[in-house]
Amino acid sequence: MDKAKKTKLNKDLPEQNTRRRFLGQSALLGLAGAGVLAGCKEEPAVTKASAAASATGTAVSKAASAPVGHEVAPGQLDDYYFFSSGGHSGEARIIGYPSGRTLRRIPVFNIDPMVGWGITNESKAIIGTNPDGSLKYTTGDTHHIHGSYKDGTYDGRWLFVNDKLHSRLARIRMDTMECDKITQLPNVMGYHGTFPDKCDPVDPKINYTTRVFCGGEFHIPLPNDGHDLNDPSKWGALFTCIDAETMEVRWQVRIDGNCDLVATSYNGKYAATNSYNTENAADQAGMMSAERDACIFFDIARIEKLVKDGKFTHIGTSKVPVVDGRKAANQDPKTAITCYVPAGKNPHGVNASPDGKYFVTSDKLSPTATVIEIALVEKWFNGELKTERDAVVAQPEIGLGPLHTAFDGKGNAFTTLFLDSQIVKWNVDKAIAQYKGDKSVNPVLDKVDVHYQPGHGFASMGETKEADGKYFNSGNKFSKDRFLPVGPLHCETEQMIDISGDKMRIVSDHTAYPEPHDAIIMRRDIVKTRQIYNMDDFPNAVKPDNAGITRKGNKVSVRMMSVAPAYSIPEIRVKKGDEVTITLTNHDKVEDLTHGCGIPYHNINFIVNPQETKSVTFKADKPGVYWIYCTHFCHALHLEMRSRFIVEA
Ligand code: RUQ
Ligand code: CUA
Ligand code: CA
Repeated sequence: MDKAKKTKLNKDLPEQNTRRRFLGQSALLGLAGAGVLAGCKEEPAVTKASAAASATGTAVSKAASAPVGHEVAPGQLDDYYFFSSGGHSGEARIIGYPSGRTLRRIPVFNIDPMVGWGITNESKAIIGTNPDGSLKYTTGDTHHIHGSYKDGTYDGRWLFVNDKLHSRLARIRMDTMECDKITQLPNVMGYHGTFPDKCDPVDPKINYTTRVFCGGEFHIPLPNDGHDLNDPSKWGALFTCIDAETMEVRWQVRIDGNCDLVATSYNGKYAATNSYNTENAADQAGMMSAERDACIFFDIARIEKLVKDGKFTHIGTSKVPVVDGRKAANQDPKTAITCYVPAGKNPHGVNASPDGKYFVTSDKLSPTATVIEIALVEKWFNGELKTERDAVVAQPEIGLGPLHTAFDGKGNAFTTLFLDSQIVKWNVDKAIAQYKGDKSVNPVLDKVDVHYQPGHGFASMGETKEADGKYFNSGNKFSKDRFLPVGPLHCETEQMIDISGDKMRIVSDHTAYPEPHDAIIMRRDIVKTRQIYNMDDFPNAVKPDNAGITRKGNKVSVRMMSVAPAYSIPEIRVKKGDEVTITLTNHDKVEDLTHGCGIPYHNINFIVNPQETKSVTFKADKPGVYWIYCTHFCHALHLEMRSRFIVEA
């Protein structure tokens, strides 16, 4: 046992450039021919990928010229990716749109035994561990997911998603659709809204996302270390900026009131958050006592100048610079870093219009949306506008319980009405004309019932300057009678609405496992994923010359490879009490050929995709024989793909 035992990959295994050809050459010819492995790919992986890419291009241009069709026939690809948060499941999700077919779940703040998220050493390091190696948190609550931008539209590089529960921001790399970083926000509780910037505030050449802004919702003692427990008047909330590239916290702003959702301007100069608790109250009645609340604008360049000039403090043990954005410290607009624009009562969402001109808050407890012109906010910051309220250019009455607003890129806005259970379509220019005094215009163009009680609403490409006005998705919080009953827990409804015509038209209901909040609908040509990993991206990749079993004291390292239908080590022997690390590299190069690794009674379960490496570390404390087996159907001999794990007493 002490000497290294090297095991060569089985030389009999044929070269595998396709799964079908491999099966054709394997021992069980008949099974392959009988189509046992449905979905086998004919073409070599590389050709397949480029073929798919060009097919994508063709189909998208076709879809652009044809009227909006909603059916996606078997074998046809969707026109859009729908990236959704998963609420208290702690995950993110990918859905094909308009079909509504679930394509993938992306575990982020949760544990997922299918892929091994929260089980492998690599994923644990991303999620964050305690000194004993256990996960710091195993729960999360994702609400808002947004893509990185370039030139005012998605660049297909990253998705960012928040965890409201433990105040963390996660980044998902879009080439593999996996979370690669998670950052904990200091001195914040209930981190809710999140939005990437679209451009640098000073350098127009940096016309892509380099910052992510995060809104802290709950007031807490600062620092929250046991002091000021009984004096809520001393509690506060912070607005946070995270570096998109390094995922480090850049700075925070102490504000009056709280943050909720976040939006960013197309010119990079401003971020904004709606504030429903401008009262700084610690109870519900208090949070609803003011007739108006606010939308708080942040001047990013000025904040970063303060930080650069050292005009900041620290809170508690955190090293993050905190600047003062409270009203008292920002009396002079010309030096202010924050502008508190009065909005309706307890506003919920804040959304930027695709023409770059307006921010719209949906005023939950008033029947209105508040339209704020960004050029006027800029005037205020230049000392050229009398009051903050003068930046409001419209406040149309749209219905009861407005929560979120989306845009079609043609000057129309679509707001979810939670209490009315409706979506209202209204015209921004008409709302502005009405606000100016033209009594003859009615900005409300159409209303449609949804089923039931919509929360988030978002349109295809609606949060980019390429908003295309095809689909609006109503994320409904209740589904009651819309689907077969499945017990007391109901799923939620994603209702797809065709907004290409004058009248909105509901075209389908999709189910959603609770509970998605926000999502984005992204054109498929923007998304470029890889189908196979690059083995060299994994520093711990197992190759024939470093494979085998080695021991150092009671630490045993098992370096193993998988090639369908076998692991490279048929028998692994350890002693009771050993700490075992299994590193597994999948040497299959065939698209879609994933292997799994389950170890009975050891709580280990994970997969390795083609050319991927993962590792797990655990204690072997129960003498006996344990069959390590492949959990992911990979081959006609999938059931036989096993290795004996023997723990000696
Ligand atoms: S919230 S239903 Cu978490 Cu986005 Cu508005
Ligand atoms: Cu390898 Cu199933
Ligand atoms: Ca309020």
